[in-house]
Amino acid sequence: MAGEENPQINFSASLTRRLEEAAEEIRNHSGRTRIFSHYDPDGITAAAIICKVMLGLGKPFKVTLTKKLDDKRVKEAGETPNDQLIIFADMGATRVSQLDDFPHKVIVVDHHEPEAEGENIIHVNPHFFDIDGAREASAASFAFSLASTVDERNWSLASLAIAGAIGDRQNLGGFQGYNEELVAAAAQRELISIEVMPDLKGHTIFESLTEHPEPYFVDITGRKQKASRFMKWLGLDKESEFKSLEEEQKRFLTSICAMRLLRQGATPEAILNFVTERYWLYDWDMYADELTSLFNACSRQGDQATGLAMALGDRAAREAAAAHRLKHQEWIIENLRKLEVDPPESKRHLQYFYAAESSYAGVLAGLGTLYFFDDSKATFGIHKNGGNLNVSARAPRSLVEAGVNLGVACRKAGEAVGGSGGGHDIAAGATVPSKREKKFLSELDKILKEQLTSRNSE
Ligand SMILES: [Mn+2]
Repeated sequence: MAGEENPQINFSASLTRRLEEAAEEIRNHSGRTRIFSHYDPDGITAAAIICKVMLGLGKPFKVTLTKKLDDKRVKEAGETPNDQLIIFADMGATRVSQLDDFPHKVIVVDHHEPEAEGENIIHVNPHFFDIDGAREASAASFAFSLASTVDERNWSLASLAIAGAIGDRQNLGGFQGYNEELVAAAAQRELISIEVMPDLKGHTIFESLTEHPEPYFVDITGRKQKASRFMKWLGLDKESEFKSLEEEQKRFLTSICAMRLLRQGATPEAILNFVTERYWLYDWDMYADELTSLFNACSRQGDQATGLAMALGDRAAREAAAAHRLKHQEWIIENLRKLEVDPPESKRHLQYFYAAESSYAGVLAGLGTLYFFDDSKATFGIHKNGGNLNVSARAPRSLVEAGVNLGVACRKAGEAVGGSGGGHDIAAGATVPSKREKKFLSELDKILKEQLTSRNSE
């Protein structure tokens, strides 16, 4: 009964055909393969999965990890010798008309909303198979299905697929649909184990309190003395691991931590997500979210090559990634601690703070919003970049439910001062001239007020 020993993900007939078509193309291709993928955790793991397929087949390839597939990149890709196969992962769906004109054989493995299916390319995208690409499948999880279609033995790559999907936050509130089937099958194959537990990262509980910014405990996170006092009070020591606690200790620790989050003003979503489904990866000897955080730190430090090398099994790269993560997380914790002492400036419907680095403004605004900022106001992280301000906006879910739409607010307020902005209701951004900062903030405050009152008067 091979079926029972080797559980599979259930595909529709049309998806099976598409995956077979792509797999055939890869198997039959005799020259070099050129791979382009996104530089974030989902893109890195998708690229690694495709590289592993090529390694398994003994075929030569070259990979480029890039921030986006803009006209310049499309042109560069087009200059690949015509006899090479080109594979785009985690990108390409919005460039189908251009890729369709390539003389090359082209495979696109993407989960973003596609502009078209294409006629000459093989486009593997959940969108065409009744699967939600935002929630149910990522580039890594779809690349994984292509890999296991090429060769059943590539099921060993399931860990990378899961880490990739977590990178795109598709696990929030629990995996769904296609991803859910993937983790269930991987668990049945004993590649991973699914555990419901607190989201405490790191080998020991002490490590999770001192080195990891999420979940963020006010007055404990990043403070070694306070963390060890807290551990002592709990009847635990520095070496204690969650895994090896007695059931009763586990329950006690979990409820104390949840109460602390509640008391410090964490949002309901942060408290709900504190106890979560986690995926232990036997081959990596860590939880999938920890693997994701290693890839994330590599791309945040601009060193996605190390992320890729680690995904392909390089031990030295794994250590380098751990060093990146430590540095990355220390920086975040240091800045959140500053915001504890020196909270964001407040206006009527918003609060704002200044971030020294642009790429961190959003991270700090997001974590602050979830864990300890005033949750009656939207938060704006501002980074001064020459004559411009790069602004990242975040709101707690309760405000979005009350009518706030940050994407709209950022666009309107941005345009009102000669800049631009946009994004989602819960997370958005804007770029505006520095000189107009005051006007931009008061414009935002006015728009947020309107959003809140128009909903209330409905
Ligand atoms: Mn992605």
